[in-house]
Amino acid sequence: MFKGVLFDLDGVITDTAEYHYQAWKLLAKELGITIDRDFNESLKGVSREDSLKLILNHGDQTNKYTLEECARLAEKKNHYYLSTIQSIGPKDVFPGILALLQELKAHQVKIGLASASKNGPFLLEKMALTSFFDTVADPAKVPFGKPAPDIFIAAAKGLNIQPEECIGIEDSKAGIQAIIKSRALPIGVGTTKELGANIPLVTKTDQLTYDYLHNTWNSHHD
Ligand code: UVW
Ligand code: MG
Repeated sequence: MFKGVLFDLDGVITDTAEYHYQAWKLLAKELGITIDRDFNESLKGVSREDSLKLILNHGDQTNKYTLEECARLAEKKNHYYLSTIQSIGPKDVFPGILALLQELKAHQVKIGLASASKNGPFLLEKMALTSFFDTVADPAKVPFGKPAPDIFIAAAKGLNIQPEECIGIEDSKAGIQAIIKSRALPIGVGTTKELGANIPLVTKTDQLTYDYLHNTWNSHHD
């Protein structure tokens, strides 16, 4: 049986994926670059710094800015993003997530956060979810971001268990790849168009019940 669940935050626990998109769209517009929702799929789960690089590439501005200027642009995006997440609270937790966290606790399953966002701990506090998490992996301390497996490996380590003993839950392609490489069992939140047809998927977070996780785990470990 699985001993831990490693959660992505943006787009799995709450709808910050949308706020990230709006903040990037605003910054990109200032740089003369247009991004749409399709392109945004490639930013999901990707660190702030790497997202900026992808946007500059997308606008044929790959080497236009110095490292220092890039750092300032990334900070500006974070400023836009932070101004929209201040009012997030328990009401914004996606359907079924609080119930799942409670069920996992009741079954003594350990819970970790494996988010690329440096704002993860702030958001957990805002949503009153901090006490459920046995570990929050620090994205600033892992060598490589998603799709590398590092953040999921770090989260499993923070729980004192192996990634192979964990389920990872993600809404991004980069995140699913990271989970697979870590050797945890992935569950995707999204469509086959977004995440592929070869992994277990739910379209809505309220399908993420303990029973669903349990059955999914058993069907992959017989
Ligand atoms: C990501 O880049 C995913 O998050 P943040 O900008 O909140 O660190
Ligand atoms: Mg996500």
